[in-house]
Amino acid sequence: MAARVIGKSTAVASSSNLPDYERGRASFTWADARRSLSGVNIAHAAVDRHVDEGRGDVVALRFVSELAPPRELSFAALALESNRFANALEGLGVKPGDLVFALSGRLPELYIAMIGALKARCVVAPLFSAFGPDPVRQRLRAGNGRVLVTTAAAYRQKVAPVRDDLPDLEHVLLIGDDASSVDGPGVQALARLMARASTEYSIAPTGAEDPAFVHFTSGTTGMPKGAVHVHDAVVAHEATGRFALDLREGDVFWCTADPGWVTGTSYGLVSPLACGVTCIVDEAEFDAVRWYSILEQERVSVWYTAPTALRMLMKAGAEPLAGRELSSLRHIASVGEPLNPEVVAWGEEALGKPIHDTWWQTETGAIMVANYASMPIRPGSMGRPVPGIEVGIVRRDASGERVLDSQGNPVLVAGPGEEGELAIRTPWPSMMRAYLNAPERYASCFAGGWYLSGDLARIDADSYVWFVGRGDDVIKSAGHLIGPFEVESALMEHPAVVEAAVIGVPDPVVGERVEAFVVLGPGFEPGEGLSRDLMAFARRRLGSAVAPRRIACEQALPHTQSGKIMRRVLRARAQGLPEGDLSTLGASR
Ligand code: 6R9
Repeated sequence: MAARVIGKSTAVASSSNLPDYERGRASFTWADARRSLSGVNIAHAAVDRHVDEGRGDVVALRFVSELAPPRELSFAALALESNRFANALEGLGVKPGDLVFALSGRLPELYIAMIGALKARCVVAPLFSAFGPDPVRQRLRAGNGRVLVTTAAAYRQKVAPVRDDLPDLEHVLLIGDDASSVDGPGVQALARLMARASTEYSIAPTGAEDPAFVHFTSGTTGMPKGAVHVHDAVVAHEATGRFALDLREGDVFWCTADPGWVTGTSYGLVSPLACGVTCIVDEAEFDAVRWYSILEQERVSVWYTAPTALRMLMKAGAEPLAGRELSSLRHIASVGEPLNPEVVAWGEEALGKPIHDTWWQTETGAIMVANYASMPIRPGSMGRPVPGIEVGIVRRDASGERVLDSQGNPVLVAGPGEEGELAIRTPWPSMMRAYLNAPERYASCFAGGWYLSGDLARIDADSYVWFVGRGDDVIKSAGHLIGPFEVESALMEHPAVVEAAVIGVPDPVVGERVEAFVVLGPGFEPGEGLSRDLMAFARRRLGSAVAPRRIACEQALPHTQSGKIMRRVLRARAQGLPEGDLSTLGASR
């Protein structure tokens, strides 16, 4: 496949952590990477290790917000505060292996709690703060959550309405000085608990295979799945931070993802801290002017963001960028959705740097494929596999089913350029080790020593991987993975709705927009009033991140002979394509 060269994007960094890709790959082993990390507990590798090695004064986390002055935590301060949280958990009788859920904005206490919970060998389960009560309840129930760290406002809006449905939830620890405004079983102020807890804590021996995180993610069918990750994952976070994000001592790193999603914990916390760099955390939401001023004023050197955000910056035009001094910016990378070549070129023109796409999933735990600083970017490609990772493309037959041989092993495509399902040779340190309470679903992701990603891709003769589409009905909107079934289930709870189908409709900025089609029950007439009511109902239940942007009433929905809704037909209709010819839909199997 010939490289499509736009602007200067073949330019490469003059020095980088992976100066010679082939040699770096050939000499890399996970065992060596593991040895250099001395100690397997993620909190130790990411925080306390730096204090032990004399880097305690380096700023670990720097929180910037719209209203308040920046707040900083050095590695030493983060070590002490997270000790306090670990002690507080133990004081509550919380045990290793218990799930500690987190539902809050990007506040210092959230990050302290995540590190502290890892020290106590609890399992951290982050939730996105823009979820409504339904997704929150689903996930807390699925994980039998005993502990929840949240804020008074989030508790009131998202947890209190479903609290009766959460019998396992014993402790609710509220961040903020308005904690006393909330009453409920087991609810208490985090600050009071922390004030009483000691800053001395010694991490008990932690097994490499002990669970550390549960990240909830969505599939085509069923409710969200909890992907379980273990402490050993930090080996991959550190290595990929170095190779794919080019992190080095002295860097100021900004990952714009929220820790409610896997990117925001793996690369907004664990990876950069394991690499010993300073992380910027923006407590506020996207705003083009503010984002540019963060890049400039915080002297960000490595920036990890998402195509939707980059497209929003492109849309904001040149004005907010005028006169900015962004010379500190050395490396820009992107993840989460297809990065269009136009955005790569815009990066070169507007920011003076190309955008390096990376690919991975909640299930892979860490970056698997990347464009590296030392290498020409092929705009439109996701890059090449990281050292330690082997990727392959599995054949799909005409009906979209993966092709397996008589022993059940996947059959790889014959050669470069052929499309199929992107697969990764097992194992690697950050590979998910289970889906919570769903062993069959977990097993179905693997065959013959390969993890099957569900994404469709091709690999060119130089081992660059090109995204083709998703192999399922899952929606990627603004970089967030949304399961149609979860949205359909919420809509079905509305008294007027007897059937619902939810799809992603291509959108020039957010990639895909969530849209719903519903069939009304007898006695209900479509109309503006009902549409408004349905939209408000969905937003209240699901939250702004997940709720559909449009709900259309239909007489009937298209079904297969076995009665399953054919979302791909609805997708074709929404795009004005002939329903019979779905070949142009890419991701619509
Ligand atoms: C990290 C994260 C995973 C899905 C993945 C794919 C899509 C991620 C991409 C990309 C095109 C890229 N995806 N990176 N698509 N180009 N560079 O996003 O995890 O939320 O689990 O989503 O996102 O479809 O399968 P997750």
